[in-house]
Amino acid sequence: PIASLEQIEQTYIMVKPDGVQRGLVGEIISRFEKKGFKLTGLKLFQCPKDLAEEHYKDLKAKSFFPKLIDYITSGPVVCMAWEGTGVVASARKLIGSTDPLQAEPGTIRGDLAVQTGRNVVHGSDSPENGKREIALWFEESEIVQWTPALASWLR
Ligand code: 3AN
Repeated sequence: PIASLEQIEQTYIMVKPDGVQRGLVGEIISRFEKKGFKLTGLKLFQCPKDLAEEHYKDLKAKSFFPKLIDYITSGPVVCMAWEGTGVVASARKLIGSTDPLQAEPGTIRGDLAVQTGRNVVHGSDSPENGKREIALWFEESEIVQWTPALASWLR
């Protein structure tokens, strides 16, 4: 059955600069695509400092905050919006724990990273933050609403 509209969530996924530099963009996109979520936004983007600070504003008091901002603005990122039932929590599972050494094998961080400060990918931590972050990183015109042909399971 097709999920009701209220159950469909959005999440903001971002390949961080280390993921782009290491040539992992395709691999990371592929994991969400193969899982069966729907891509609604995608761009390569050089993040300005003020946007990075807004995105991570909840971490402002942390000692690593300046380093985190330097890292996220150090080179291009790949911004993505993904949609689907339960996509927020499921994407977090696909991504794995914040510390890649603790992340399970089979997860993106578990397979591809070793350092918390270079953990290759971001995923929103709640449906509310998914909406907030998509609005922050994308113009409205960059989000595409589309229905996959013959694939109602992609909801
Ligand atoms: P996640 O990205 O798994 O949601 P958060 O929200 O706790 O994790 O942290 C956001 C980002 O801040 C992480 N992705 C990581 O890049 C960075 N970060 C978190 N904890 C540390 C730390 N102890 N040292 C350096 N960077 C950190």
